[in-house]
Amino acid sequence: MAHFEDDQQGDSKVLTKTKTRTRLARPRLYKVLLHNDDFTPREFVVVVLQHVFHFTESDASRLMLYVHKNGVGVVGLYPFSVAETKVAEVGSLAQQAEVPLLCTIEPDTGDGDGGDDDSRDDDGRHGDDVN
Ligand code: TYC
Repeated sequence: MAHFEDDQQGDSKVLTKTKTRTRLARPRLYKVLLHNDDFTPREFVVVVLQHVFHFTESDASRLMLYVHKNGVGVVGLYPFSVAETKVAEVGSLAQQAEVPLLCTIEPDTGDGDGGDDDSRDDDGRHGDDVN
């Protein structure tokens, strides 16, 4: 915004300009993790992956087998509200089917290895975070 001022004699002008720059923070992303168990039928997991996460049948089968073998796997990366909704959908389908299928959320660290991140605080967030 421009602002003009006259000096005491009224013969010179000072222009001051204030610029406001708004930087949008990149939305924080959350990993949705699917956990293995010994009771949920494989076909049920495949159907859940297709319906809730929109995987094709072959990708869903591959992912189900990955989780079956490794114990846990990332099935999606979303903003918090979407991740939370997916977890609730899986929980609700599991409850209806009376299976213990577990789906959880964890903040994405961007390291891509799916492992534990030591730079995070105990609350699962980075120390310099403000939200
Ligand atoms: N381990 C289950 C079985 O052998 C299948 C399964 C896979 C369950 C992935 C959960 O997230 C899961 N029936």
